[in-house]
Amino acid sequence: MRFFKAAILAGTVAVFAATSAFAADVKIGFIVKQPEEPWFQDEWKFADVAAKEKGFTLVKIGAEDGEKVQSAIDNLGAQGAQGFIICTPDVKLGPGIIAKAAANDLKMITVDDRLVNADGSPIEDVPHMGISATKIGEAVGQSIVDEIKKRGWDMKDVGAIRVSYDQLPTAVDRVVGALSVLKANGFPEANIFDAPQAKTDTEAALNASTVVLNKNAGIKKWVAVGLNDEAVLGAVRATETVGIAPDSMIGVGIGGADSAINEFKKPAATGFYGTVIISPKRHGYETALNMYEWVANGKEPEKLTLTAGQIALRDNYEAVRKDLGIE
Ligand code: FCA
Repeated sequence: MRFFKAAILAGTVAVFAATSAFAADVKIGFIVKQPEEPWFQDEWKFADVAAKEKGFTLVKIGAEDGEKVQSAIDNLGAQGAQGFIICTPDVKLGPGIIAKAAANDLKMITVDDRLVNADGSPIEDVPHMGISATKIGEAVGQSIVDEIKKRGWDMKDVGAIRVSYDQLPTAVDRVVGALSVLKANGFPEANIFDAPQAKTDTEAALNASTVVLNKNAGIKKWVAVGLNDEAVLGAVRATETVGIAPDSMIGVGIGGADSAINEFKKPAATGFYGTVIISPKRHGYETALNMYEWVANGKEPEKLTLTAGQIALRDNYEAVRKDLGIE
């Protein structure tokens, strides 16, 4: 009799589970490496829009290291999620993340930072949405070159801070793209200085850039590139600390979220001259929607989508944001 009761109970649960899978029971995780960074908050914001529109549950998780990624995925599995989107804190975790997702029977899409194999090659069978890193870097470089010319600077008197984070392929592509345009326009290679940041945030970039500025105190005009707005803001803050005037610095970032906007909103211009605005709407809304379509309708996303960016300065960033639909 006891067995009979249990069987009925189990049967009820099974029927409930089968029907609810077709209804509003889709649960999707969105894991990001740096939840405090405005770019990732914007991605979450737009993913929420997709969740509301389609009626699924979005579980937002910050995971700053490998251990947190592992427990986040287990957690999603235990909660009965069907898939997740992830920007990993370390692309080398790739094979481990894939194994964890499989063990929890979760579908996975990567965003921003593409997972790599043990040999450093990109993992191509996990659907990924990233930015067109080289092209966007080139847009950074072009806007710096244009402004150097406009200010009438002689390139041999100018230093370039390369805020670098070389363990991340998209970061390398971005700065290499920017510096290639500088060099093609006659910027001397010897005037480019590497400032390796320990983490992809403003503080780490400030520390790395300060070292470069102190070592090259004879150079009074500077430009800076990096993987995102935070990196370039770090270089800008460093120039301020060592007493370089805002009009002797041209920093151009990548992102266009609050880190950049807050800088543009300051009453006087700083050395943060511009940013290439990329789209958290595409990276947040679209990836979440793609995952929903995959889970609910079996429609697999494209393996690789690379999104574009648009240069914006202090006086036109609002129009550019409007144009990109990310006000
Ligand atoms: C990387 C960077 C972020 C953002 C994103 C598109 O993850 O760390 O700041 O630029 O790519």
